[in-house]
Amino acid sequence: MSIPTPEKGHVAPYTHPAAGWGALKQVAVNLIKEKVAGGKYKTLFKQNQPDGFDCPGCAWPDRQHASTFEFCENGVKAVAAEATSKRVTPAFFAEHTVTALMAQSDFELEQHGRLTHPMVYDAATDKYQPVAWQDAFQLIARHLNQLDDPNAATFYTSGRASNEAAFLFQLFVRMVGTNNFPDCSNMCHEATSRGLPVTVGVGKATVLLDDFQLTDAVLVFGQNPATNHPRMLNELRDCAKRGAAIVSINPLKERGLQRFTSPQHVSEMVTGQSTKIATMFVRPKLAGDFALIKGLGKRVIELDDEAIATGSKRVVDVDFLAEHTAGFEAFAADLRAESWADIVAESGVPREDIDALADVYVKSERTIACWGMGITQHKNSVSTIQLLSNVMMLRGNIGRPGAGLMPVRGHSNVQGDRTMGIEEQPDEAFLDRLGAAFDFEPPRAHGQDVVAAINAMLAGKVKVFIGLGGNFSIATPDTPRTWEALRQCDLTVNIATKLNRSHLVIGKDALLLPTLGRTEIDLQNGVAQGVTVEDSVCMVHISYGMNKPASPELRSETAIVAGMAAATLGSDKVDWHWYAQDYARIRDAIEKVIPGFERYNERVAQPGGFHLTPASRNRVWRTASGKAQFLVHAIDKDTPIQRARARYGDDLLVMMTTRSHDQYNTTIYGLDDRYRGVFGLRRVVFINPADRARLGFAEGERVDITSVWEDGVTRHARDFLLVDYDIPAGCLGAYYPETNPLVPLESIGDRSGTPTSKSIPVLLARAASVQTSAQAAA
Ligand SMILES: Nc1nc2c(c(=O)[nH]1)N[C@H]1C(S)=C(S)[C@@H](COP(=O)(O)OP(=O)(O)OC[C@H]3O[C@@H](n4cnc5c(=O)[nH]c(N)nc54)[C@H](O)[C@@H]3O)O[C@H]1N2
Ligand SMILES: Nc1nc2c(c(=O)[nH]1)N[C@H]1C(S)=C(S)[C@@H](COP(=O)(O)OP(=O)(O)OC[C@H]3O[C@@H](n4cnc5c(=O)[nH]c(N)nc54)[C@H](O)[C@@H]3O)O[C@H]1N2
Ligand SMILES: [Mo]
Repeated sequence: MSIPTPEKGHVAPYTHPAAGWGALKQVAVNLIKEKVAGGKYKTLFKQNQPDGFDCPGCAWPDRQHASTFEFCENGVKAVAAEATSKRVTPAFFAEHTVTALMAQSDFELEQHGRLTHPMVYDAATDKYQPVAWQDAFQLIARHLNQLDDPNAATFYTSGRASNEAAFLFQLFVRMVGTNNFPDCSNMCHEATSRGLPVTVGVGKATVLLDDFQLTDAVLVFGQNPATNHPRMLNELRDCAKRGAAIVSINPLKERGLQRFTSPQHVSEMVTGQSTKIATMFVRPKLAGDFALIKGLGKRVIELDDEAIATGSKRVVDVDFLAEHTAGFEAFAADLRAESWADIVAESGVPREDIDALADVYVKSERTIACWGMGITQHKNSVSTIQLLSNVMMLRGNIGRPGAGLMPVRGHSNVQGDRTMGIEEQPDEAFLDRLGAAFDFEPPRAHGQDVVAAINAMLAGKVKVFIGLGGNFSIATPDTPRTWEALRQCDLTVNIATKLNRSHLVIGKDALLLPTLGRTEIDLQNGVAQGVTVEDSVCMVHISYGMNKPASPELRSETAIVAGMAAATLGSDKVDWHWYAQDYARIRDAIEKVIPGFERYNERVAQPGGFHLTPASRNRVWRTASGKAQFLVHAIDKDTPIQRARARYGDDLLVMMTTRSHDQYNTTIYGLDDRYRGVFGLRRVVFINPADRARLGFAEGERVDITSVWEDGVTRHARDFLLVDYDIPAGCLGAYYPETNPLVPLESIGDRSGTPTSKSIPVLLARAASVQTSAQAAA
């Protein structure tokens, strides 16, 4: 299995501040590349405005009542990619077989433009052919209705679907009779969603953007905001200007956390000024955060014990602990007993750095902890996040102005989709209300997450795959096995805006259903519809598309869901089309089922929308004990990585898979990773130069990567360029999705099920292609 990439690039360090003119130039480059037509430029200025659309770029919140346009390179790329004037028409499909398209790179597939017609796969010609919408829906209905067991179908959601589409989708699926809802969250912030409810009761952020204006310290764990959440840098810039401490906890010193020139501030752009962002870089080895945070907690307890001994001001928040928490004594005792040697060895962070981090933390009256994929995609992620919330609780940093927890979500409505019930483990109360509102008995058995869905396909237990957006075939781990799984399906359906790999890795029957993007006008019955989304700080707001649809054939996601549901289930019980004709009706239904959405239509009509305030923000703890709960977790000393190291010694390296600057998940916009100094290349591996020399490789050599697992399966990713990089010893970095074949399906987070994409034990060898040519020469 190999996916080609056109690669003619070079590596050169990037020395400019993040954003600034470099980012502005990219705006022009992207608008030209996508041939965005003149009238559509103005769309860019309606991004995240009260009367505009929610940016499909990321889930970072908007400055409230934003009246000025917030410039963001990521947002521009996302909008330009949707507003492109290039089209993938029936004529395109008539010219290309699926096999021929498989030979194109993900970058090339993305470049073809927007899908225009519903298409059905014809095995005889190996081509997609146009199909009428109604016939497409009938094909889906036929497959679903002939299943012996509704659990033989699985329904994927990527995080761009609106609340309305997601709610209708989950209702359809539960009426079909299953809770099989694999979704992109399973690969993303699942550890947050599973971890936080146990400690603080809600798996969501406790802060609002305003809290950044009050905070004394922001701890940024495992995030690369310059690339993935550029608007976050504006917030960090203002914090830095006020003198708040900003600590980056990351194996890499990401450029955007070093210096930033704000495109919002003309004077900075003109004079070339930039702001220093991070006051400190703490650099754990991959997956070392758990031990690091344990060290931070231990140091806080040590300092508190000293304070007790000397009769000075306590370091922990005694009142908060007494009134709001349970389990503190056992937690503190465990920290006292933990060995510093283990903490330092397992975190990879020197003791002085842990003390310095603790110093920042205890001096800060109000601390915000942010985290991203560097924290969530490991085996121990749930424990790490629970521990982080516990260490924040030590100083009462939850439910207080300027302080709190901030998981930074990825997809622009990934959080809302969960709120709407895209959840394979729904709670009983939700199912009761859903059943009562729509007069049916929802399935109670828990369903499949992403990895379980792939395993079920491999076992022949799932025969129908329906994807509401996303790129399931390559966002997921263990690519060859996932492809085998999808190809065993009787039917695969993808609802999408643009062509991607998942439209080519298909079942015996396959449908490709083109949909409106969020930037496009969504007319139902002649009335423009708004859709609602929930951002990373739980603000719910409405979004209206502005652009003319890419093709008159496109249907909204909501309309497509209604079409599938009506064809499959009929419209006696639920009048699906009636809902899809006016989304306000769906919002009324949501209001009946989901707490917090009272007067939904009315409140979402307010500029800026409304806050779905999580109980934890008000210090109400929806946990088993009714208190904010401390937990005791030990440092795990028997992990697959440790076992692999025992076997291979220092030859074993641990690899993270991460995003380049020019990609949006599996969508490859371009081949540069500007801030990391990589241009025109994607098959690169960042390596510590000392490791490279020790392993006997020359700079710029090409290598094959093999991952180490305990199931006897050999997993390779071949032909990567070694790039010397400032990365901790023993660690490697490479891009996703090229490296997903290396992640075993079985390598998942404890209690989260998330593929461990940021800690893969691997070995390097000189590239087979190089060896063969060398051998041939010899
Ligand atoms: N332009 C753009 N924007 C995006 C996306 C995109 O692909 N492109 N994707 C969206 C999505 S869905 C998501 S989830 C977010 C992702 O946004 P991020 O959470 O920033 O995700 P990544 O780029 O995968 O990696 C984040 C960082 O984790 C660090 N890291 C890796 N391993 C570890 C570790 O063990 N410990 C610590 N402390 N750090 C570690 C890496 O060095 C990197 O800086 O962005 C969203 N926004
Ligand atoms: N190795 C490794 N694997 C990872 C990660 C990692 O860091 N490393 N990150 C994981 C994370 S955090 C995530 S979130 C997942 C992402 O997994 P997905 O969400 O499945 O992947 P995307 O690449 O975001 O999906 C892109 C496709 O969505 C479609 N699309 C875009 N906009 C719309 C829309 O408005 N509606 C519809 N219906 N379709 C649309 C387009 O066809 C586009 O090709 O990947 C995960 N996989
Ligand atoms: Mo994500």
